[in-house]
Amino acid sequence: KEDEGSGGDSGSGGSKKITLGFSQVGSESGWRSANTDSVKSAAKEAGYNLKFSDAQQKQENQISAIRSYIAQKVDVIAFSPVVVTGWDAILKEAQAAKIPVVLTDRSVESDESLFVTLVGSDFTDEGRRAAKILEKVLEKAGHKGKVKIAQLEGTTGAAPAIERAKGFKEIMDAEHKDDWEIVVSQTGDFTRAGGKQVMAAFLQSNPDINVLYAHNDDMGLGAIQAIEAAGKKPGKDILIVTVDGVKDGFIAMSEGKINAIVECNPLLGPQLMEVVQKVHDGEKVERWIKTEESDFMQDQAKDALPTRKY
Ligand code: GZL
Repeated sequence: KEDEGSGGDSGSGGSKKITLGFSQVGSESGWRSANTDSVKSAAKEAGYNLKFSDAQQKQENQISAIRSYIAQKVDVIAFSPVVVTGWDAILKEAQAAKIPVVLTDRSVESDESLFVTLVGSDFTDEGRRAAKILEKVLEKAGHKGKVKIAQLEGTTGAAPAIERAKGFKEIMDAEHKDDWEIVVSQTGDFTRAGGKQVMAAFLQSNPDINVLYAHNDDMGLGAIQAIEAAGKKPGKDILIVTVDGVKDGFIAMSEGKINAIVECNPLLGPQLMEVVQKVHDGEKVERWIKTEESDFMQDQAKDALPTRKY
């Protein structure tokens, strides 16, 4: 019999262990792996009973995982929604079952009453930061003439893809109307394979590309393989700005192949577990718990590498 924490012998360890149901997007990138590790280790540290599922980037798998958590009557449900739409029905089922839902990493376009909070980054700001650091990269490279940008977008319909494109374009429209142009833009689905394949096509159709803005390091790393295969120098012939800051991204930057990285912190586990406890205890939490993150130019890569935590 599970101790229902109904105030039995208080010496017997008090309340019931919290059970958290977590639906993860998949394992598409280094960022995602670091995020998964952070969630699992923080749940262990907190002494929670974690039920974890990997949706292989398919929304239907996330929906069925959440439905199974409802059936198992978990205490709290958390998930990183692969795309922003299509969640209202399942979130209403969780609400009907009186199970609170916490979003991690990515948000949804749903009725805000259907989830308690979002623990994650401001992707629109990451897009603005990418444009601002590209200005520094261009200056440092002594770039002259038109800036012809290829954009490798994240998963179509995902919050980071939508918002990183939006933030970047905001700065472009405000400050670089006449000298920057996004000449080609397509999703690489946040994967290395996707980045390599799409960049190879970009180089065929737009050989005059001189900047790559990739919505994550993994697509940037794939693109580097395509750029080298085309006989061009990544970080020189094509200046590269990416988002995330995973170890392989920093290594490429230290090798001069990526010019700047906008950090997106995947280590959300501890913040998530704190929120789960508060939600479980019926305490109020902020609607958006943002993560700390910074930006790195190429000349900072070597010094930063030993201290990188993911
Ligand atoms: C961002 C996260 C994105 C990463 C990618 O918070 O959702 O998904 O930038 C990952 O690397 O695939």
